[in-house]
Amino acid sequence: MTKKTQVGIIGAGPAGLLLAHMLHQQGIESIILEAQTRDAIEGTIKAGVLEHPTVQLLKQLGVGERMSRDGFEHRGIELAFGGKRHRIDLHELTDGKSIMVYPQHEVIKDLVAAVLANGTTIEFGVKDVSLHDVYSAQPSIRYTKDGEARQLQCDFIGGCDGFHGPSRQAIPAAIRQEHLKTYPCGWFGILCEAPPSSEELIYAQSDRGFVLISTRTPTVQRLYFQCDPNDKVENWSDDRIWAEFHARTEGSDGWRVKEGPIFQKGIIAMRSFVCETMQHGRLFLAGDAAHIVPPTGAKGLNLAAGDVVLLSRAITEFYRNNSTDRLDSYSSTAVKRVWRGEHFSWFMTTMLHDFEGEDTITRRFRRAQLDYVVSSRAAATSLAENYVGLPFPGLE
Ligand code: RFL
Ligand code: PHB
Repeated sequence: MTKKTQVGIIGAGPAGLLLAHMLHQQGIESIILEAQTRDAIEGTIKAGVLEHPTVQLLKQLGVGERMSRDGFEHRGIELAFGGKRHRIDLHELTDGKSIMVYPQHEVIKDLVAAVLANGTTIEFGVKDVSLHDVYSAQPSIRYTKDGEARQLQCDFIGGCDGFHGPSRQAIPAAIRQEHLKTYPCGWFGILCEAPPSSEELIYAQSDRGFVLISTRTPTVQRLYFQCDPNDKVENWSDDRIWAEFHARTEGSDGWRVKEGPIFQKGIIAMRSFVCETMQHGRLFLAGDAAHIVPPTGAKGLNLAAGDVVLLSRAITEFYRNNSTDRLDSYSSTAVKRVWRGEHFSWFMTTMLHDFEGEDTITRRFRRAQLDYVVSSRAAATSLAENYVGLPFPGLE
């Protein structure tokens, strides 16, 4: 079976769904191909922090209603080190901006509902996706669904299939400009039923390693601690996990992480990765398909949103004015914002994590940087403006 559409989108993550939604609002038709089921994508626990431009975008697109109602605006974060907590007043330092704690899978639910309501097809559970003729005016995507071979012909392909998807691999390795850094640590993440330990997120540095105290709702908390990336979830009983959180976070002020039943555990890898070649012919990569950040800066989903803003505008301009100017400059424009987010994520990661085998001078540099960030308004402002998110390119 062969279908036709204007834009064939691979992946129904934040990037693919946002792209389909934004294109539809400009009268451009797309079809999304997604490997997983709707239940699976709507249930996978990932990001928690939406930066200011992403929140504005979701509201402007008419998909911010539940987020505005059920999400939690945070106007500051805390950095904890040396037994003390220090507040970074995001709101005051950025002329009134803030971040929103609203889980990625809830964003996905809102976008899936909006995309389906506007008549866009999402084919869930597709297999064997491959890209063809991306360097021609009529690229196509082949895949199987329920055992049947299918083909989608389109004018453009949106490669929004995450880090492990096939889109990036469709760009010949010889012309792909890629950069990768793997960190010698991972994050052990838990979800637990407990009241919030803190009103704001706490990024804590300690000699035993990093801890992040985040939240989801007044009764569900999201906490992480730095771990060996090759460690196994089975090695960590609930008691051992709580002991580690306490050992890494307790200082002189009597503050303590609040415990509760743990109902989800997982280990995630920490990487910085950029494929600077975000376009190849009629194939355009967006989101994790093109770049990955360590989660310390809370940037991944937000960078994906920035890519899609540019890409949807470039495709719209093509259909409206028959101009390829924005399509031609997509890669070079998008990658600038990506590098900013990549650098910030690396900066937060190296400032807050201790790595085994480090020399003592690196540890002292880290402490000097932390002391500077919490004592200099200029340094705190720089952290704050990156954390709440720099404007989407071209939308300043
Ligand atoms: P996704 O979300 O990976 O979606 C890709 C989609 O493509 C599908 N797919 C395929 N479909 C068809 N055929 C194939 N062969 C396919 N291969 C893959 C997948 O099933 C999937 O549905 O990429 P996208 O859209 O680019 O979105 C990126 C974000 O998901 C990611 O950057 C964030 O989750 C990163 N992240 C955070 N970002 C933030 O902005 N703020 C945060 O607070 C934040 N916290 C986090 C995070 C990521 C985390 N993990 C789990 C890595 C916290 C964590 C723990
Ligand atoms: C989360 O709540 O999952 C979260 C928050 C902040 C981060 C990363 C993840 O930097």
